[in-house]
Amino acid sequence: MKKNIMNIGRLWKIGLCFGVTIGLASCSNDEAGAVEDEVGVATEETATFGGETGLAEEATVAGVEEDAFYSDLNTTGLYEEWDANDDNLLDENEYYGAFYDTWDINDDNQLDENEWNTAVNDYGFAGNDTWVWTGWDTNNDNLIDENEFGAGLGNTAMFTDWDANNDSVLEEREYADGIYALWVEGDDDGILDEEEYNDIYVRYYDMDVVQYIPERG
Ligand SMILES: [Ca+2]
Ligand SMILES: [Ca+2]
Ligand SMILES: [Ca+2]
Ligand SMILES: [Ca+2]
Repeated sequence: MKKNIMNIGRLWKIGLCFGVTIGLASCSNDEAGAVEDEVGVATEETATFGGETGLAEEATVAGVEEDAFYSDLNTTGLYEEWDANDDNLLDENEYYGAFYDTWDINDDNQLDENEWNTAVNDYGFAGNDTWVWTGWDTNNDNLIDENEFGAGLGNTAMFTDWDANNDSVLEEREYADGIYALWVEGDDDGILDEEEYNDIYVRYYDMDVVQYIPERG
């Protein structure tokens, strides 16, 4: 009689152990010959619940990303225009021309001080000692022509910095990523939201819209 009760007790316990969780230390310890079987078996180890550890809370900031800019720039066809020798790459001179063309917002082939100040600010060079108007306008005619611009840009390390794969030319993606990084640099909080992006994009790349009003005195 006693034996029967014991057996039932053991079965009962083993069943419970399997039912709760396999691998709990308390189950495997007292296997054989334990007399007092039903010591609180039913209540132990129920609270451990290895459920999901919360949700990933990401503060998603709405910023326009570099892929979008690359794609937008691509649709303008400007890169092909800048690529004077049609090898689908920008060498260093083509790069200077591209930059100059972009900053010459009113498209008169001259860079005046207003265009310069606007761009220096937009592209994150404000307060940078390398980007000083008088240092670039070397003949002091109060304009920066393309040669002066190329010379000035050549004194920076930008071309080599942008040339991510070090082949001494810029493919469109390298060029786009370089520009995008500067815009982010020039932005107040480093995130180009839709409005900021549109504003700067239209200023430099949308040729159908006359954005710039020269304020020559
Ligand atoms: Ca080229
Ligand atoms: Ca101009
Ligand atoms: Ca000049
Ligand atoms: Ca390259």
